[in-house]
Amino acid sequence: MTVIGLGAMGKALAGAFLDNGHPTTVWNRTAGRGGELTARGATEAATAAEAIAASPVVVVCVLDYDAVREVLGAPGPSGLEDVLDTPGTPDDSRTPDTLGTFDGGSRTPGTLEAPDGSRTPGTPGPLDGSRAVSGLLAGRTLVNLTNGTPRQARELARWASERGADYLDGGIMAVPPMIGTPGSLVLCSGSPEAFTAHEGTLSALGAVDYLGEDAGRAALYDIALLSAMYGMFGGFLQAVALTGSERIPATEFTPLVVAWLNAMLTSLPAMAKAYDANDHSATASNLGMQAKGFVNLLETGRDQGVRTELLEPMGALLDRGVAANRGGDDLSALIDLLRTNPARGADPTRATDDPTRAVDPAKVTDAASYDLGSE
Ligand code: FVH
Repeated sequence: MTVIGLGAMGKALAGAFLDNGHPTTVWNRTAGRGGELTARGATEAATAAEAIAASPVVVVCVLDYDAVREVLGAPGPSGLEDVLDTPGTPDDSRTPDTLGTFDGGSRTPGTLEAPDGSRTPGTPGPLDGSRAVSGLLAGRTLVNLTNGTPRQARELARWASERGADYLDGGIMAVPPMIGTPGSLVLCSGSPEAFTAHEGTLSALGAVDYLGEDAGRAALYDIALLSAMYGMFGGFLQAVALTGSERIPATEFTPLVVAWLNAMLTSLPAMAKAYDANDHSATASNLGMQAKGFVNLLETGRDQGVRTELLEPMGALLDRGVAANRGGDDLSALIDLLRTNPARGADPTRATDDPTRAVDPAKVTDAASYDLGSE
C-alpha cells in the first residue's frame, strides 16, 4: 500500500495497514511526519512519484481536492472539465506545459519539475514533477479518501480513468483514533473491479461498504451525513451558549441535551417514510405551530445576548413552509422546499439489489468510546 498524506487521518490509515501486515510506503508534502510510521515498518518515499511507483494501490488522504490535484498533478476543476468535456479533445492534445499544471496554482512548470530531495523536516517542499506523478498512475488503483464533493469525485475518477488507473472514492465516517477498529466505517464507490480486488486490504481500516459504480455516491453519502452532523452540532452550540448566558455549566446541562436529542432522533424514520411517500399529513406538531414557536428561539437568543445566525435559516424555512400552504403538514414537508433540483424522492428505476441499500447502520458506532484526545 501507499499512503499519501500524513495528517492525523493519513497517519491512522497507514498505521492500520501496517498493523494488518501490509507493506506500506508513505509520503507527505512536509517532510519529517513519517517517523513514527517508519519505526513501525513503513517506508517513507522521498517524492510522491516514488511513493506511487512503490505500490499497486495508492491511498490519498490530504486536506482537500486542491491538495489532491496538487499532489497528483491533476488540473483544477475548470481545467478538468475543459479537457474531459470538450468533444474531440483527447488528453494527449495538451502541451507538456499544460499537462502538469493546475488551476490557481502559483508554481511554474519549472518548479513542478524540481526534485524535492532537499526538503527539510517541517518545511513543505516543492512537489516532484506532476507530469511524472500522473503518468505513474496507469495500472494502479487510486483510492481517494479525501473529503470532497460528489462532482469532485466524479471528475477525478474520469481523470484517473483517462490515465489508465482504477478509481475508488471513499468517505471516512470515523475520526482518526477509530481507524482500524470495528467502529470505523469507510463508504466507497467507483470501480467495481477495484473494490472487489482490494476490499480485503481496505478492511484493515474498519468496516468498508461499497455504494456502487458512481464514484460520486460515497461523497454524496459522506456530505449528507456530515450535513446532519453539523446541524446537530450547531444546535448543541446554540443550546450551550443559551444556558451559558446564565452561567449554567455546560457539563451540567449536556446530559439533558444528549437525552433530548436521542429522543428526537427516533422521529427521523417516520419523517423519512413521509418524505418517500410524499405524504406529510400525519403530524402531531404541525408546521404552523412550529413556525410560531420558533420565533421564541430567536427572541430568546437576542434577549440573552446570544447570536441567532445558526437558527435564522431554519426560521425562514418554517416561514416559507407556512407561506406555501404547508402549515398543517409535518416538518418533513420542508425537505422539498430545500431543493433547487426538481427531482424528488426515491429513484423508481433503482434496482432492489442496489448496493446503496446495503449500508448497515449498525456499522456506525459510538465515537465516545474512543480516546479522541490521543491524536
Ligand atoms: N480527522 C478527522 O476527524 C476527519 C475524519 C473524516 C475524514 N476527514 C478528512 O480526511 C482528510 C485528511 O484529514 P486530516 O485529519 O488528516 O487533516 P490534517 O491533519 O489537517 O492533515 C492534512 C494533510 O493534507 C496535506 N496537505 C494539505 N495541503 C496540501 C497540498 N497542497 N499538497 C499536498 N499535501 C497537502 C497536509 O500536508 P502537510 O501540511 O503536512 O505538508 C497533511 O498531510 C480531509 O479531507 C478530512 O476532511 C478527516
